[in-house]
Amino acid sequence: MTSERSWTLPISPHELRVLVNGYQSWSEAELRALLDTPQRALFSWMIEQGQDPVFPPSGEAGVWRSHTLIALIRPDGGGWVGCLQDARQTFAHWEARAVGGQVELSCTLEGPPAEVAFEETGDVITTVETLTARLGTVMQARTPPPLRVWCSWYSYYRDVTLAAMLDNARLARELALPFDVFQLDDGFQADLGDWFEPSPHFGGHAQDLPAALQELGFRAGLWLAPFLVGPRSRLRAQQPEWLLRGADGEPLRAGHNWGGPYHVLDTTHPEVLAWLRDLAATVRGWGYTYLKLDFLYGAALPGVRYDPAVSRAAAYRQGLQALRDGAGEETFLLGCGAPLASSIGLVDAMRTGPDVTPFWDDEARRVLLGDGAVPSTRSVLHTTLSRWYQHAWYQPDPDVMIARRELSLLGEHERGALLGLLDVIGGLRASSDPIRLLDEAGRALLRQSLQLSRPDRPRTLTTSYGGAVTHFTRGTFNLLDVPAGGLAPHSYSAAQVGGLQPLLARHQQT
Ligand code: 9PG
Repeated sequence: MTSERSWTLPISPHELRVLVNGYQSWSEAELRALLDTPQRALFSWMIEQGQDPVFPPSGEAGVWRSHTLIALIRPDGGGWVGCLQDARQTFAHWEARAVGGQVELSCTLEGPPAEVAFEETGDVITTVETLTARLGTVMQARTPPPLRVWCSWYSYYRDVTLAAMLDNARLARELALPFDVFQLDDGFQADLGDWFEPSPHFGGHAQDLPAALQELGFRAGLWLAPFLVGPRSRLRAQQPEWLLRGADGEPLRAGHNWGGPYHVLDTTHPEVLAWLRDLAATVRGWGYTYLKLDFLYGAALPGVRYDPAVSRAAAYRQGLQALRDGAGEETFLLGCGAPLASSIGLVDAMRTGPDVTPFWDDEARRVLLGDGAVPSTRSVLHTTLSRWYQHAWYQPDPDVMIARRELSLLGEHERGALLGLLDVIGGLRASSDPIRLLDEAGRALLRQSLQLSRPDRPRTLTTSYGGAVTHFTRGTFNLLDVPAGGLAPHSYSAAQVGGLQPLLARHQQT
């Protein structure tokens, strides 16, 4: 079911900037000149994994697509803001198109009819905040206090072991590092879908970890990609009828990772929902009270479903609701790789950008292959800063700080930019640094990154150093590769009386 509304804005496209929001956690959000050209990824797996295949970036100059909300900004800071007001069953696809001397704007709803707000305003920043907060209220957003999380992924990747988890947790306790949660990431399981069988290299079973972590004073966290199914998994062999299918009747390929393509569950199937409830309840029973639910976009891919009357947004939400029901109200759920607005009210926190990397940019994949959702520190800053308003939907998770100097190509300014990001976005704090690698300066920087803060607001959307929201009331980011406004490339400077102050000055002296 789709319906469309459109507007013609009598303003020259030359004067306008556009604030767009990508579909899921990893899709880019940007603040760009309307006449710029959006990136469009070259390979279909990049679009499946990083975008909505039904409504990916246009790749055309002057044609900007956005999910849930859009803002057009005049040079005076006023402009137009549109925002879906209920994303439980419906996706909203916004498109702004420069046509001659004016702008054509459309909003297409995929799913049952839902309220859409559209306003002309003298203050775009405030109107974006008001309309997105209203969406959060309608969907009964959960915003529990943010947590400080150590996560295994960004150092150990799939080679994580039970011993490495315990070693880091013990050291964190000895050094009194202020973490709330120790979270085991991808690598402990035999296969996607076979969550209860350990991988041969893990050196134990995930169910053995929570008691040891609790003894050290930490909550236990676990990563799951609950909607994914490995092509060689036991689940795939036992329940072939549970998979989402393409028009050809074959199980859909839902992306390319773990050395090949993978499949997804059809969350309109009642047996799948029961299995998801049981999965979440089982790991909760092992003692995990924090779950990172990853690759969630899979349940919302276009495909042939058991119940064809259910919209993609509603199918996704049924799957997520089953996980919430199984995990219980008290379990902290972090969404990742997830359709953003459709998750409001069911998750406690949400990854609001792609993965951080121990280097600034992956220019080859980003520019040559057109993949704006590519993991990099640059992409994380770009996207998460341009979604500053999402603290009204859940606790934002900007991903980990990288405080270590070892095994990292990030420079001092780049570490400062990550620290600045955490400060202005608020939300979760996380680290993946092997604690043994950190020297005294590294530990001091880690402690600083774990200090919780309240979300900041942009001070303008009419100026930007790098295609994203960069000017906040607490400080300014320069995401460009050249100096701008007195700021070094790839840096953040906190606003101080009488000027801007590098946030890392204290550490540079130590
Ligand atoms: C575990 C990781 C970590 C990480 C998540 C997610 O497009 N891709 O191929 C792609 C692969 C991995 C990925 C994101 C995208 O990372 O964000 O924190 O949990 O999975 O596999």
